[in-house]
Amino acid sequence: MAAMRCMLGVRGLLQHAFYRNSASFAVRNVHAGPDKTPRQDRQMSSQTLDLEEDKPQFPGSRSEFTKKLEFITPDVYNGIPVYRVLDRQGKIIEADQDPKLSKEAVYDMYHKMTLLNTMDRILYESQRQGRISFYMTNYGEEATHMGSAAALNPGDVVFGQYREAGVLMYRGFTLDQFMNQCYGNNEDVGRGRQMPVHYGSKELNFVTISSPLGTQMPQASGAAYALKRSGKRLCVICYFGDGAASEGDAHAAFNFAATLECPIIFFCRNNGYAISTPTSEQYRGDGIAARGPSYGMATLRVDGNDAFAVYNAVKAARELAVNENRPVLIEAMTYRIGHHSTSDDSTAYRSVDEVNYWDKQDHPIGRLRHYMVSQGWWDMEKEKAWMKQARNEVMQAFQRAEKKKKPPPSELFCDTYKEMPPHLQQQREQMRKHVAQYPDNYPLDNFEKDRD
Ligand SMILES: Cc1ncc(C[n+]2csc(CCOP(=O)(O)OP(=O)(O)O)c2C)c(N)n1
Repeated sequence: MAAMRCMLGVRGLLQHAFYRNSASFAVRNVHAGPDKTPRQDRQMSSQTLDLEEDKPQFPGSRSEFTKKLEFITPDVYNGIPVYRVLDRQGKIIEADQDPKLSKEAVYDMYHKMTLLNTMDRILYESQRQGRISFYMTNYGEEATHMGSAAALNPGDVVFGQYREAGVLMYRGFTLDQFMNQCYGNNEDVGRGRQMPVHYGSKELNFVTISSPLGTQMPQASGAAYALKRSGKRLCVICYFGDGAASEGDAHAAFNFAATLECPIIFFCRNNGYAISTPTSEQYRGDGIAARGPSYGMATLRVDGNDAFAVYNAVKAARELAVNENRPVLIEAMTYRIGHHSTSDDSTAYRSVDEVNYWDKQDHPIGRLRHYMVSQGWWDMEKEKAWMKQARNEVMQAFQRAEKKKKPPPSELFCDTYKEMPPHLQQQREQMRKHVAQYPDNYPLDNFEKDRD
């Protein structure tokens, strides 16, 4: 029976090939002219058959035949260019690319970029002192956050990796909310269950961050598909690093988004490193941008230290995504100035000079400040006053968060499922009894009391 099915299968294939050949023969006959016999035609056509006229019929690609055996090598073209609006001195390079943002809008961006930087410094130090368990700074990537967030609609849904705190800040996540999460205190909406910097906000359409790299990417494609079906004219933006782009999930996300025509912006922060792995060990192609066209995605590479270029890029990408239901890939070139996290010492794998270059000569905050000064909107006095105010605001939120108690320990068992199943209720009771029996062995004063 199996052999029979197999033979039928082969016969079907042969028949298919025959019909396709006779169809293309008929097409060639037209070129051969009406006064020839079919036999002559066949001979003629095999003699004069021109590859240029013979179009491939394969369903899997759109291309021409070629007579040359030529491999496509990655160096056939120069790298995809980096789109820029501001030069390093904060001057607009081409007037027609100026996004012409109002003074208030630019101030808002600058205000939040510097506030994020101040918060990073204080929380980094607080981790060094053991006051919080972990932290990740955003140094050098502030323009990728604020430039992109400013170009979105507040209803657009954000999926992040873990180094996009600025997007949340731009949307209105308060310093208290950042601190509450890092301290895992009773006012953390995540109930202290995740490591610091794993923020999330339903109100601000920012999906809660999780540690496993790349998992947010296919989820983001799915959310974009749902948004398309809802007809809301909103899109998803999905942030990820150059390292995360090597995960299998990145492939799934790109391909689903392209084939299912999802309104999504894939925003890669290419900061040169994935912990200690430099990009030269991460990939050998032309960065992440070069992968976009191969998935059928509109793609742009942008200077991630240029807030205006990032803003323009995301604004245009959003229009494509929402108006045409297309995924768009943006690769923002930047540099991770800080250590990967508080568990990392990056001097073990890169030079201090390299870091200093980006910190001192090509910093996104410095570039936007130059622009504001050149417009007469900013000066040293304003800078000093604002830095003092920013520091005070952060320190006050920090002190408030530190004083708050942690959630009741029994909450550990909640939300594993929507309803708590009997076996978890039993475990919770066991824990309560155990803690009641050995109260001196646990830091109970730091926790709220059980509610029930
Ligand atoms: C699936 C998975 N593998 C490995 C890790 C460990 N890990 C955490 S961050 C990181 C590097 C990611 O680098 P990149 O995506 O470039 O982002 P960046 O930290 O530079 O912002 C790795 C390997 C992880 N969290 N999840």
